[in-house]
Amino acid sequence: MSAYSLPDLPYGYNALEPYIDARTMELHHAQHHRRYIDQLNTALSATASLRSADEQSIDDVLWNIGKVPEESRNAVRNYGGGHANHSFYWATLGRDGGGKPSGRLAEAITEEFGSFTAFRDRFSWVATTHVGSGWAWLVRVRNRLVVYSLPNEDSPLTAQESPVLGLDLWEHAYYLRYPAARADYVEAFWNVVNWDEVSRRFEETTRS
Ligand code: MN3
Repeated sequence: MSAYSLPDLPYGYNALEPYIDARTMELHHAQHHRRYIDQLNTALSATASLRSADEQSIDDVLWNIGKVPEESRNAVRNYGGGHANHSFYWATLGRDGGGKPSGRLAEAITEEFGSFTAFRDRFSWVATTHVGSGWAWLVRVRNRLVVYSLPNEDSPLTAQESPVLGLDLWEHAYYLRYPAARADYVEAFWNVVNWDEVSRRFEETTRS
């Protein structure tokens, strides 16, 4: 049977320098993300009724988490969430990132938060003040944009909310370059956001 596998990064490990360093990217992708996938595959292979799940995208599995047998639901929530969240994160970062969104996403952000700067301050505040491991998210919920954080590897998808932008707040995402200084990492993050890809994902949620 097939299983989930580690997606290649769409850029080199050093592409986000100096904001996110190459060593952090390599450990984060090749070790942390890979471990989530290994644990997810182990959980799936141990559950006979989940064997067909490996033919679904992990996003679809999380969206329908209620259909996952109860004995495996926590493993799928944590490790499947880890796989989905990291896949999302890699894809929405990039070299030559930063700046601001344009088009419909820019309009929606201005409508919801008043301005891009107000949105950015809100997201940064949520990310910086989140206690412990987790993620900061911009999500689309019933035609509105909402910023919040979730603990551990919980995915907005399990609440049937569509991620538009996400930031990994686990120490492994930043401690080599920003030891115990999450606020500096959050500030640096804005220089590597790939707004074209974020906009594309926003447009996808608009259609669904
Ligand atoms: Mn991580």
